[in-house]
Amino acid sequence: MRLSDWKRLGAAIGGLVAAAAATPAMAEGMVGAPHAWGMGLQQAGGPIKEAIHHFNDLVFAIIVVITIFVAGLLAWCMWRFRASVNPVPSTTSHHTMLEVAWTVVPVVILLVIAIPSFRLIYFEDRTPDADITINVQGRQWYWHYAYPDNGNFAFDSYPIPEDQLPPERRHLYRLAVDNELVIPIGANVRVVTQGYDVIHSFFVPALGVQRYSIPGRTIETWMRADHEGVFYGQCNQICGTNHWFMPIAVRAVSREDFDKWVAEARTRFARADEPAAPAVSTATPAPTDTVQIAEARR
Ligand SMILES: [Cu+2]
Repeated sequence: MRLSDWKRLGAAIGGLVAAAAATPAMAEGMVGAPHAWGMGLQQAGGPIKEAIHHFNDLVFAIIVVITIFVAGLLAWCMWRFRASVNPVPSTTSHHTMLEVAWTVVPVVILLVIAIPSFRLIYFEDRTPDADITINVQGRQWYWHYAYPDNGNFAFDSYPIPEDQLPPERRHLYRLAVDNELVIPIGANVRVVTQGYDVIHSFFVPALGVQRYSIPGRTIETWMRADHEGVFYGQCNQICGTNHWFMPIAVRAVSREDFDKWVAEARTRFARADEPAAPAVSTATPAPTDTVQIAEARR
């Protein structure tokens, strides 16, 4: 094949992959969730994940070039210096230029990775201009969310048992939750995590957010969704028997829908400064079916 044929083939495969990735996203706004045979990172739901994609692309390109170079060099050396054509081995012990090169080139490569890496870390760290703040607390074993800017209501979020999910949402078992974390699109959402019992971690891949929730500490991060949709995540710090019981669903909606939801949520949920619900005992056995899930929720 000529180069142009390869390019056309590449474009065709790229188009197919994009179409396959986009189809579920069209159905009900964007859906940020893992899917079978997913190979890459989840689609970006906001600017942080976009920045992660860019950094991932850069590092991946560097890895590919280095791998091809090292593998090629190895193959060439095995061929060129094989014993049958080199009865007398070389006695070279130094080559100043070579040694300078294999020291300086890796340093340059590491700098090329380090600079955007630190920029990304600081970009993810916190937002200078938050539009809204949400408090996130990991508890054994559910998430507790509070909206201090919107009447300080708070609520708990539990997974939906498998048999209560309609067939078309069955694949979202262990991701779908009863009370979703709702955010307005385009808003910089300051996320403040706090601990309660043990260390948990608030992790939503499509929004590029991941922060520990640690007892005795208050940690800040942020997220922003630029598209309407639901972005799923999970606690990703092993936190005990029911660690799997802590999925996260962030629903990004228009500002009007968010205001409507807040008005309704303020009447439906308790205020955050009311006494907290008692933590589930760590002695509770792991729920293995939906009956036990229902029991664990009481
Ligand atoms: Cu956990």
